[in-house]
Amino acid sequence: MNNKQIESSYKVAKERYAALGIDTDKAIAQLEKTPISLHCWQADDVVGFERNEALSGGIQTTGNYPGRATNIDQLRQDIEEVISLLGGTFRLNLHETYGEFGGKFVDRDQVGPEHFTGWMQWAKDKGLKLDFNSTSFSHPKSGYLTLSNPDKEIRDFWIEHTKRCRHIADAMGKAQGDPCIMNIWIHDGLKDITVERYRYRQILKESLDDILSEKLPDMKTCLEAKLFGIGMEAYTVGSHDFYAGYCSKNNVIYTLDTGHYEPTENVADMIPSLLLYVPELMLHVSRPMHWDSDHVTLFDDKTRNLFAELVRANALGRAHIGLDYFDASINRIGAYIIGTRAAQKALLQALLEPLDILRKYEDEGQWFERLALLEELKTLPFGAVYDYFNLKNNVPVGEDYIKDVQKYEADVTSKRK
Ligand code: RNT
Ligand code: ZN
Repeated sequence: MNNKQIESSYKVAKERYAALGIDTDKAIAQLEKTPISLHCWQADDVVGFERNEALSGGIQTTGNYPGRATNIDQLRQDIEEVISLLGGTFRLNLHETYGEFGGKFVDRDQVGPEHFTGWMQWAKDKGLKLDFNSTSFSHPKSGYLTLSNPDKEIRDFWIEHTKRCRHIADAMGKAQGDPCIMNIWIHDGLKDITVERYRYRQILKESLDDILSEKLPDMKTCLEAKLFGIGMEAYTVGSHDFYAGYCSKNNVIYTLDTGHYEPTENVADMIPSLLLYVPELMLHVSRPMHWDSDHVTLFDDKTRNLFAELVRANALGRAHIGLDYFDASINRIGAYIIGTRAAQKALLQALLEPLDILRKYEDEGQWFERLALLEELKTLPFGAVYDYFNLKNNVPVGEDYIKDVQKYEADVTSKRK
């Protein structure tokens, strides 16, 4: 497609949506300014730069596609490439294990903002903002239980780690003049039946109370719930009920990862419930297949419904959108583009919903009409609007990015050892 065709298709689409009272230019402007936090860990299969070891903690990457980033320069180069192929506003979501440790071993209870000044400088140069995550997995002290461990020594190690991470996030927030969103996901759980379900949760609650008691102005903490991890199928300390209760009671941001619930559960429907009780949400948009498999996010019904509920709840200002998947079996740069564009499409389609008409139908009991319009919306010329968004932002339109990803692979990632 040439630019003229993209523009004329957009003109037709714009009129079609205008007939329903929707301003496509406005939707595009909203999409452009809504930040998406890119997870650094798709670039290197969640390995990080601390000890270069395989993952633990109930999460897994599968596949051995060549070219993963193995050092900070490569990771930054990859993220820069990814962003160059995407329109819109981005943040970068780092884990503690991606610090700049200068060839030294820095244990998790020793880490500080000084290990992230390079990232802060780089982010500033690139016009990016940073988000952050403490890291409980892939460490000799990870075991089954970290912040919920009855062993005080181990528990204190992880409490110290998490407190330090909040200080790092605060330093990032200060440097970027915008709060850094720090996620706490701990893998704590057990392989088999336990009689201490209450006890570990009580300990986790106390650890979190301690960690969160320190007020830090330039960061926000969020807590990520989960159903189960691989090898920890019987029990998860930080379950949905645990964190829904904790976040509601303590006014803390809840992290909703779309892979962390029963496969038949309507995850999108959690948004309008949680938002009545928690201040904000952090989203980890993922794609579970049978389990929390972290497949590349797609523009599928689940993702579409998720963003539809955000927009219907008028909650874009209360949601932090992040991605969380890791596929080591395909080109990793391509995986970023597919997943990020899928999230953008879902957001854009949600922004193009004629809510005034739908709400009027609903209020007046016109349920056939509501269903008919919802069905028709699916095949409106939405793709023409998304194409135009990309054209307007000077990034590849449609499938054109495939060749850019191939070129980067030929020039860069395929040459990595
Ligand atoms: C794991 C959680 C968590 C991790 C990242 C690496 O199930 O989803 O968010 O994926 O922190
Ligand atoms: Zn997650």
